[in-house]
Amino acid sequence: MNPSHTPMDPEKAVLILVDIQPDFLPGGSLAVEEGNRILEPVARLMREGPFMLQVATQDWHPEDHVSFASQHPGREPMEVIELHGHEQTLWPDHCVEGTPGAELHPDLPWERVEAVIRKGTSPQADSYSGFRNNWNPDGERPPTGLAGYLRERGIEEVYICGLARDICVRWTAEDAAEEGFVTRILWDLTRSVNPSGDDELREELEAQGIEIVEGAP
Ligand code: VGL
Ligand code: ZN
Repeated sequence: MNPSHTPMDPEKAVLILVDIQPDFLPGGSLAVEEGNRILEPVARLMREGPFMLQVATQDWHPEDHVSFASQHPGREPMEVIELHGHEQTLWPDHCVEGTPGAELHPDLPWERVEAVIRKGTSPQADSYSGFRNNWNPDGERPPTGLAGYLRERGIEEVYICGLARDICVRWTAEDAAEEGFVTRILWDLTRSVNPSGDDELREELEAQGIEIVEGAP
C-alpha cells in the first residue's frame, strides 16, 4: 500500500466485490476488456486477505430491464437517453436474473462472502452502486441498506474491487465515501468499460477523497 495511506485496521475493514459475473468478462454480453485478469488475484485476496468481512454485489436484471437498449425501439447499446431526469446509458442485455451470465463467477470462493446485494432488480430503474439504486421514477435513489449493515458491523474502511471500474465500482466508491467510510479502490483488481477515461476517472475519484491503491492492500 502507498505509505501515505493510513494503515488498514482489518477488524474495521470490508472487502466489497463488485459484479464479478460472467457477463462482464470477455465472452460475456457486456464484456469488460481484461476483466478476466482480476480473477486470480481477487481469489487470492478472498482466501488469504486481511479482511474481517467480505460482501458482494450482483447485477441482477429482469429481462425487460429499462437499461437494455432492446427495450427502446430504434436505440443501440451505448447510446445515452434521459431517464427519470438523468442520463442513462443503454446497455446490451446483461445479467438477466437466473441466467449463467448473471451468476457470481464460479472461479471465486464465494463461501467467504457474508452478504450478497442484488441490484437493478426493478424493471424501472438501474442500479450501479451497492449502496443506493440509481434514480427511480420518483426521482429518488433508495438505499440498499448496505451502509447500515456495514456500520452495525463496526466497519469504517471500505476496499472495493471488481467490475466495471468506471461504472459500478465508481458509483459504489462514491456512495461509500459520501456515507463517511474511508474508501479505497484496489485499482489493479478493477477494469473499465472505457479504459481511455481512466486517468480522468482517477483524478475525479481522488478529488472526492477516494484513495486509489495499487498493488496488494
Ligand atoms: C455495470 C453497466 C451496467 C457494472 C452494470 O457492473 O459496472 N455496468 N450494469
Ligand atoms: Zn446492469
